[in-house]
Amino acid sequence: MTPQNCTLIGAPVQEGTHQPGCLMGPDAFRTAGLAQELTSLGHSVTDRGNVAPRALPPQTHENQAIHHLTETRAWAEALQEAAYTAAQSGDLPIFLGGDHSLSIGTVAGVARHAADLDQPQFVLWLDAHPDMHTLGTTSSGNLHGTPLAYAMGVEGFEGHYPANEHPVDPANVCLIGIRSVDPAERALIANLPVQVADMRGIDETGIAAPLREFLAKVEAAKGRLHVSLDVDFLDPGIASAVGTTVPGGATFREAHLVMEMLHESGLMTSLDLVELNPFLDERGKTARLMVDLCGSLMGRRVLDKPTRSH
Ligand code: HAR
Ligand code: MN
Ligand code: MN
Ligand code: MN
Repeated sequence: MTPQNCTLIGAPVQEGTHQPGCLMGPDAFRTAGLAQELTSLGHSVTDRGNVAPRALPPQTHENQAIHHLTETRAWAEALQEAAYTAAQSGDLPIFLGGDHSLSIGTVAGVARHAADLDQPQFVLWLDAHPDMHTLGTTSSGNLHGTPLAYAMGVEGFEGHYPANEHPVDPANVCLIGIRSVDPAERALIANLPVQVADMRGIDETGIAAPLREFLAKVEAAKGRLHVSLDVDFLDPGIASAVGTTVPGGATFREAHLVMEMLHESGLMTSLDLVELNPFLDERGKTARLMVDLCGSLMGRRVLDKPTRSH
């Protein structure tokens, strides 16, 4: 296993959701021993502390449901810059959320670096939700429901979110774990060449097949891979510390298998850990599970050789 230099970047964002608590996410990951887990696997870790957004002049949108638009834009600007800088260093940036609106900034930031390198950016979205609303279509007004649409350059953010200079090609996006989709998202998915493995399909094929297919695309294109891991990808029975639980999520072993396969691929170049709400946790159980999954993602394995080769 190649040791990596991991950079932890805290993004205590909670403005993208209606329920407070994600603010405590970065410190919960630290308390649950993320850095120690990575170090024990032979990696080096630098914790850059938390990003702080600037104060921006108030902004409004005609969709009255939307809340915290100004703060969300401020986070997006700050995180895009932080992500770009971290990616340029050649280290592995790990963004500690914070709600999923943080990915408005992180994906655009790493994609900018991929464009500098003239490599295609790929995104793996591990989530119960597609997070593919625009400012026009969200009816909850919770902007953590928008980052993937923005990342792919879908229209509907102009003048509100930062201009997206390097949108990710929807053909380079894969969603796994999906089981809660709103009508507008359903329509968008139908019209875009994204790869979607919903839980219905996963029940039938297993979780490895769609991931293997996607990783082969990333490898063939010599792409860079951003992984965005939402706690609600996991079944609420094993991960309850999240505001938007949806039954029927990835099991403990399905989640570890995804992490193990990602590690074996050697393709991941950046990572978001999002939606952990420590206020809803039971004695740190979900935070610890997320750290445990990061262990598999970064090289912990049952035996010293890969169990199966692709
Ligand atoms: N689609 C719903 C909405 O827009 C729920 C979005 C929930 N998003 C997250 N992140 N928790 O995946 O309100
Ligand atoms: Mn507008
Ligand atoms: Mn999400
Ligand atoms: Mn989700």
